[in-house]
Amino acid sequence: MKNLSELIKNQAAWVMEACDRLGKISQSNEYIDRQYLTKEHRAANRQVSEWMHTNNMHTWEDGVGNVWGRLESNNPKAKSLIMGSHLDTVVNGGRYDGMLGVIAPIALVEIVNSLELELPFHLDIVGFCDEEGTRFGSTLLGSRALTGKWQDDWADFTDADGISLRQAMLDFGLDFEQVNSCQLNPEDILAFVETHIEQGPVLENNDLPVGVVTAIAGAKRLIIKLEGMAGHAGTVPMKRRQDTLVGASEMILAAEKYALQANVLATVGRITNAPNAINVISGYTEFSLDIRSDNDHARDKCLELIISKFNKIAEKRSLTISTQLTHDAPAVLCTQHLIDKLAQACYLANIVPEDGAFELLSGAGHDAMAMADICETGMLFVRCEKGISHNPKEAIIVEDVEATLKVLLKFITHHE
Ligand code: HGY
Ligand code: MN
Ligand code: MN
Repeated sequence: MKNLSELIKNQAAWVMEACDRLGKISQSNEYIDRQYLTKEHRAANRQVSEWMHTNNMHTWEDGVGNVWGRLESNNPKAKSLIMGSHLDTVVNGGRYDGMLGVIAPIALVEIVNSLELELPFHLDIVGFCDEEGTRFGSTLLGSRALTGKWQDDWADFTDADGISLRQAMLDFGLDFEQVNSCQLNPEDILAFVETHIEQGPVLENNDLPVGVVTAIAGAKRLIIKLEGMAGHAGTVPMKRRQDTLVGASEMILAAEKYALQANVLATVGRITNAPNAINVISGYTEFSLDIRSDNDHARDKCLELIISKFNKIAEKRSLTISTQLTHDAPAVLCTQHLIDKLAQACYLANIVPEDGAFELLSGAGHDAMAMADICETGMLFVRCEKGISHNPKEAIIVEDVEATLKVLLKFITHHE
């Protein structure tokens, strides 16, 4: 048997290189940007399936654009343990958000092969095609296709160029009507386990390489559209304006105020404005609202207050307002059995003392939220520097990847 720690060291180094390699597959040559149904999406799928092939996995791309690999068990009737995360990114994102959770399990398969381990289950790895929802404003599209949760009206979601999801799928060689063919049979699944960077500072503050996720905060996303009256910046008196950009500004500050009061997280991350000219009063402004909490009730109560305040501001400024809910994912609890197994694996891998596995909440959303609809679901978090994420400064250290591989190896070899 090869020297295990050398094997793990080599594979951890490969994981870092592979994340760097994937980070170069981008729609921009200045920063990382890989969105759903683009040629970069396909290129990343091809690269990942190549890596899977070299590790004796057979691979396929499903009807929504997820890339899959399977390390077959000797028992053809075996269930699947699915590991994976997403391969799409935010604009100007980091190299590890999502990618680490696809690449690390591929490295784990190389270790399993080198050790000639026989697993009592198929080990499936999935690279989800659209977790961030960057292109169409939705989210978890890849994982929710597996759970049969796609909705017909999503076909008309459009991207910044007005291309519909339906059309973009056609251009990519997929058929919106066929998406539900990707639906998995829960009977065939043992569990889903996602490895992901923490995207927060908690592990670093506790000087720990990994931690076990207990729950994932719920999130709602909306698009708010304001219509007013474009006008001449030099002639329309201040009190006679229907200025949508000023209205949006007042609303954005109100959202922050209510979120602080309710201790939930509200973010306006994207705004478009028209005609966006220096000497023209804005006549149309559209902005996103992302609101989340580990307590769905507190989140929804706060959102109600925010929307009613928005309506009051719109009325006061004679603006018309429309709000569209584009995403609604309730908070999800990870499966206790998997929390315990992952915690035990952290101990068996000598990462923490017996009862020392660190458990934490995820403020960020993940594909695990969707998978929890159909199977037992767990998450392993990996420390990232200063908790920075959704930012090119996202960073991990190879030693933490070694720790991750040790934990995952213990998890799959001690998982009934
Ligand atoms: O928005 C999120 O929480 C995730 O990164 N998509
Ligand atoms: Mn992300
Ligand atoms: Mn992510």
